[in-house]
Amino acid sequence: MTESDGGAELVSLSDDPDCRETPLPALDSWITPTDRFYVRSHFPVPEVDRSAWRLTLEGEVGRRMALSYADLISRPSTDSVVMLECAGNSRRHVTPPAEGISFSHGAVGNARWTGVRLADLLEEAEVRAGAVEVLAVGADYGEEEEEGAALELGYERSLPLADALDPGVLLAYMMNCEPLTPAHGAPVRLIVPGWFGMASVKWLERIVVLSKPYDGFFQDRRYVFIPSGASKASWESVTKLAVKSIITQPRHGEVVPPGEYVISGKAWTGGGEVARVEVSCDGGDTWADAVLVGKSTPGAWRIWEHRWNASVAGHFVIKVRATDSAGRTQPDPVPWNFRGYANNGVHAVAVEVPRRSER
Ligand SMILES: Nc1nc2c(c(=O)[nH]1)N[C@H]1C(S)=C(S)[C@@H](COP(=O)(O)O)O[C@H]1N2
Ligand SMILES: [Mo]
Repeated sequence: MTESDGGAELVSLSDDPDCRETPLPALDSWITPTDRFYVRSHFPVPEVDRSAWRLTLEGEVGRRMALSYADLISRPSTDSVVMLECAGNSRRHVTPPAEGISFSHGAVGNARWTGVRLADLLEEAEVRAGAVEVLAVGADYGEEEEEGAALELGYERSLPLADALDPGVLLAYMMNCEPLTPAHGAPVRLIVPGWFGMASVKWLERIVVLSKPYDGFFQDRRYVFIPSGASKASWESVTKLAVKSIITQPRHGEVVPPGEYVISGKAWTGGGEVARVEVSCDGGDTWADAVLVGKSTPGAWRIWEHRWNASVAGHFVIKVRATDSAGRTQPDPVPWNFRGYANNGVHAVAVEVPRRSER
């Protein structure tokens, strides 16, 4: 069984395209192992032969480039821990219901990526004055529906030039110290820290520097916020991650042993760093500060913990909310949009604490 078939720990939401998420209790480590890392693809996995693969850099550049895999991996590499969250994560919990793959909270993960800085390649290619965006084109393609008609298209998205030049943006060829797997974009994908997952184009084949803003299906028809009744002119793009937190322990419905119990989870933001995580064990009436574990790593998620003295038997709702250094806090309730993107509503789990048994 190859990884792209496998990941016994993942829950499948769709076979074609391949969409799988991680059950929250399996997100128990800082680094998410590759076989537990969610998958979100729009089309079948393209067959890319690594030895024949070329990455072209074209458009508004002084030097057009075509790199082989060997060329790419012979360049200076960078290694960083970056989380990805699908913009459709937590869509299942949007009310009223939203359109799209019904992810619960597990379309998120944190991995170590090794690759070459996009900024370095753009510098070598001599980006011309007047360039405004950088388009990343994947090798995958297939059908999508628009206003009832079928469209044949590939997966491609652009970044504003300034974001493409961010030193954190990688052309990654390794995930968790192993070559990328087919499901995660082999042989080479983009990793864009701080943005929702759709920006991290898999199966990368072409980079095109543009003198005009790009418009395309996955840029202005998908991954846009559409409030009820909004006209197309007012749709806004989904870009950077929202501030968000999840409880990975206990799971919803767990019977928690009486006594001291460590509640824990992850928190992240696309705006600065996680500044504060608060936990409520009484359904939101009172809140206490959780402990942020380890150091803050830009682009990665942060583990948080809270010691709860579960001394009273009963049924309890545990909630978590994060605040970032930009002063943003998770909204409650969350504003609705048609495709349920970027749902960062407060995560809650209900647990039962039984009476202490006689020894
Ligand atoms: N070429 C290509 N890149 C893609 C996609 C895709 O369908 N095709 N899906 C995007 C979306 S929506 C997300 S959330 C991430 C998921 O990355 P993963 O499958 O490695 O978790 O890849 C992004 N890159
Ligand atoms: Mo996504």
